[in-house]
Amino acid sequence: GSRSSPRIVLFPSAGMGHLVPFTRLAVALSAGHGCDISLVTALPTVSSAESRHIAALYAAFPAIRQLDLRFAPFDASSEFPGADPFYLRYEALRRCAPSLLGPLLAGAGASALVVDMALASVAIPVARELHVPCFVFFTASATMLSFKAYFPTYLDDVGAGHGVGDVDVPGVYRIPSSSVPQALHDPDNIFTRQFVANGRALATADGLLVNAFHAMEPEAVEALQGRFVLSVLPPVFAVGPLMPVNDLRETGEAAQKQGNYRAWLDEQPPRPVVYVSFGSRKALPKDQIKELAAGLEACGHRFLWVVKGAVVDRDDAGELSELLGEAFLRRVQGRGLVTKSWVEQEEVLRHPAVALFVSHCGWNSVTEAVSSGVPVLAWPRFADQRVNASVVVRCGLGVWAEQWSWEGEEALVRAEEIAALVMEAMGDDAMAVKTANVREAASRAVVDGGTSYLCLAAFVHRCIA
Ligand code: BUP
Repeated sequence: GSRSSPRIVLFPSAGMGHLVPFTRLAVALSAGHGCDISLVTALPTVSSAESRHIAALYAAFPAIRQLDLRFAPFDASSEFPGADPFYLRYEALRRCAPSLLGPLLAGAGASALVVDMALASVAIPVARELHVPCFVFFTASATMLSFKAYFPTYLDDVGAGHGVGDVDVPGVYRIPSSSVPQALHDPDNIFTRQFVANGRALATADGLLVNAFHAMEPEAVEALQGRFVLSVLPPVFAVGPLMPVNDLRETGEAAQKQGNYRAWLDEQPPRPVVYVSFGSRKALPKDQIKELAAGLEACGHRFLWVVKGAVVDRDDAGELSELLGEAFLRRVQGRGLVTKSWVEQEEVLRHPAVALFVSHCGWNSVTEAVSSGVPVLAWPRFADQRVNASVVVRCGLGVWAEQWSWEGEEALVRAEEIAALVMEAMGDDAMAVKTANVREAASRAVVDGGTSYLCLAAFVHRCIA
């Protein structure tokens, strides 16, 4: 490519939570900053949502090059019995990446590589050997990035064999032990091994991109950029919230299946709907699903609820009525729409009928709530979600019932509690004003001259230089 248009290879890892921000970054760099973008896809994808999303991306943005990586996924399931299929895919990619990345980068004539955080420690040395600058795109919050960058130092300081306590991230704030991702309490867990190896590697990257913006997480962004978290960190580009790509709607059969929620939303009077989703990665336990159903029924509001019955969508064949019971579905008919199909979440959140988002606080969901100005009732379930929930509360985006259990804790959250909190949040006008302020701050960050716009431009400049 010419000196003025860098060729950037983007390499996401598995799962919609990683792919979605990567495709947003691809579009921002390609359509917004005139970069020549290639997107690596490891095939077959773990979920069918991923393959549909990628097909829609290439149909809408033919300028983005398709770099398909067909490989026989390495099977680590015997080494990590019972591990999440997405983490197993990261592991497969991590083991194959060193041999696959070299030819791929050479073939693409890449001027820079941007890899997902799950691949950092394996990709950076390969890129270095080929003299291709390597950046890590962190698809979670800046607060979580600061935690990840600092965590290996924390472990070294407390010494082996000690449990993980509160983690006081320098320049940011104390992450209580209860908010540390569950897996990190076990040093042999597949997630922990990857997390620590990748955390150590961050200092060796040429730069870090994060889907966050200064005004929402000022402590973390400043502490990362000022190298208070770790003195050896490379430049940190806070480029969020990356904007949803409107024309990535699904077509064909999938769209027809989705059609019913669109029509249903359009029929609702303005702002009375609660949108409920716990993301693409985990299903709630069956008895918790029942309590949530009863809570939504009791709260008296209209609701749109995306229910997941299995970790991977391909395995989720059961009927809604099996999960929720025919009687419930009949009672809430008209007032509540429950679906097991994929919905275009950012479109749902921008719909004028939607007034509250009961969310697991996956970071993409949080950024989408920010850009559409919908208050969040946070119910984190696992991984980085409690840290994200604390960001939601600190920045004024929403509320968090901290006592509500997360995965691994036995206590059921009862229907009455859920109903009470939903009703309170729906009537909270002060919260709605604060949420609108966060949305305003986000739009200021991403327009020409805003903090996130300037960070993305600075990143592009680095790729040219
Ligand atoms: Br489910 C669902 N429609 O029906 P998160 C999800 N999404 O558009 P997660 C839909 O998938 P990780 C649906 O808008 C977001 O962009 C949603 O990412 C979209 O959570 C993405 O919110 C989900 O980060 O991933 O799936 O738990 O654990 O990686 O954060």
